[in-house]
Amino acid sequence: MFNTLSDRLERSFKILKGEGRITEINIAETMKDVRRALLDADVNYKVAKTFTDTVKSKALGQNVINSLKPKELMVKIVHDELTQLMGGAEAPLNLSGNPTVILMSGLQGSGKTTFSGKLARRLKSKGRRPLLVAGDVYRPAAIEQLKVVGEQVGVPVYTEEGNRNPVEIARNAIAQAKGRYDLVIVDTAGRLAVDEAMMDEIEAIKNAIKPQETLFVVDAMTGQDAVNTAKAFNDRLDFDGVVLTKLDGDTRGGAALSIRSVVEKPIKFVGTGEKLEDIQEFNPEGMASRILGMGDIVELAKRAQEVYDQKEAERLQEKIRKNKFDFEDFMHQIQQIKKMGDLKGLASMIPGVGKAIKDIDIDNDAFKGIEAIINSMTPDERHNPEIINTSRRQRIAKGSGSTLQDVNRLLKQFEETRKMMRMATNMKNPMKLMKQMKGRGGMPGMPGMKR
Ligand SMILES: Nc1nc2c(ncn2[C@@H]2O[C@H](COP(=O)(O)OP(=O)(O)OP(=O)(O)O)[C@@H](O)[C@H]2O)c(=O)[nH]1
Ligand SMILES: [Mg+2]
Repeated sequence: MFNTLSDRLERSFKILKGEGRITEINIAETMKDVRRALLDADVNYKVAKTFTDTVKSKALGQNVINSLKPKELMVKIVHDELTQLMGGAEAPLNLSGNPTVILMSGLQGSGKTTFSGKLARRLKSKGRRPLLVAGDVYRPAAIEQLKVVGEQVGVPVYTEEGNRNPVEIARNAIAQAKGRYDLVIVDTAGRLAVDEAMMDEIEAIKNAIKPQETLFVVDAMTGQDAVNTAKAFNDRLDFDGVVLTKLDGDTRGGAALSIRSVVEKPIKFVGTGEKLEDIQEFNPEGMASRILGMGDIVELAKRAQEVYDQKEAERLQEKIRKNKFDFEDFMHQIQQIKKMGDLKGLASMIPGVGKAIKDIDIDNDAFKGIEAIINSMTPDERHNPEIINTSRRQRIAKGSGSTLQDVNRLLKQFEETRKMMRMATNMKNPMKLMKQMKGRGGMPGMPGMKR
């Protein structure tokens, strides 16, 4: 995400390396570079100018009172200003109303239908009962597409065969939803470009159903065009928030950085892939961190929390403590990590890692070899890795299409991991660790000694 911009900014900051303090001269030079980097990322020129002017005056202002080195100070100020530029804080959806009604708008191919599915899936997992509404009545394929999406996420789709009036359909769907569904997501038709008929239609739907949220969906790859389209839609619809899709591609960043200050509406979500789980709440601070190659720990923690299960974690800890952590658990952990999203994306959220692995191919098949080996074990072997002797190893290698070395390596790593985990767990319980080190006894009757 925004790799070129990240590199360019980093290079701009290098101007300040070795400088004792920020001066009118070195800051002017740095800002010239930053501005060019922003313009090359397709940021609106007015936005870029205001941005660098602000950063410059803040840098000169904070120079004297700050103990940071010029380069560090610059990174900090740019980080804060990028965060502000993208809206400062997260802008959550307004989920009031029963049912809550969310209306999608946007040009053809921007990702409305896909995002409708993503949002339905996301909110369903948070306990909502969504209904998807096929308001794109012009192409039979469009209704079909929404049905497929609905099926994939396990959410019903409201359609009216033969009715070509999306206003009526949306109204009927909401009436039907009352009492049965608490969230109605209305997908609509897009056009190739902004045209009056489309604007009239979406405006009519909005007026008729009075949604809690009207979202404008836009393809981030289209850069400044995205900003212009957003403006046109906002002038007519006064929408509530923006959804930036296709942020997974080699988007330069212009749309993400300019849209907020041009239309004065927050970006609420981003789409980061074609799959229905590729959705993130937009977090300005996290995005600023990522642009500056600082990772995004907040998003990483959020993802972990989504798949994290307290009970399961406790069960695992107990197993680790008793040295019973086995290949079943190991496999389960791998599945959990896979649920968090694509590996490269995850890794890039770790501070410092994004830049390091930028050109390295990490695909989600990384676990494939390991999974194959574990799948070739018998349940007994998975539970008691100790019994896996040489002939069993040979059989497993054959069964999984890997070599004996692969199997040996995995078993060795597994054993080491198990040891480390046990040490880490017992570290929290120093008494137990002592007991373990002494090999026996310890001090009976002390807390933490119970088994
Ligand atoms: N890479 C990537 N592709 C996406 C994303 N969101 C949508 N797409 C793809 O973009 C294409 C268009 O998406 P749709 O959801 O059909 O777009 P739409 O706005 O409903 O289009 P119309 O119904 O024709 O107006 C599809 O091929 C999607 O798979 C995303 O976040 N990343
Ligand atoms: Mg569509």
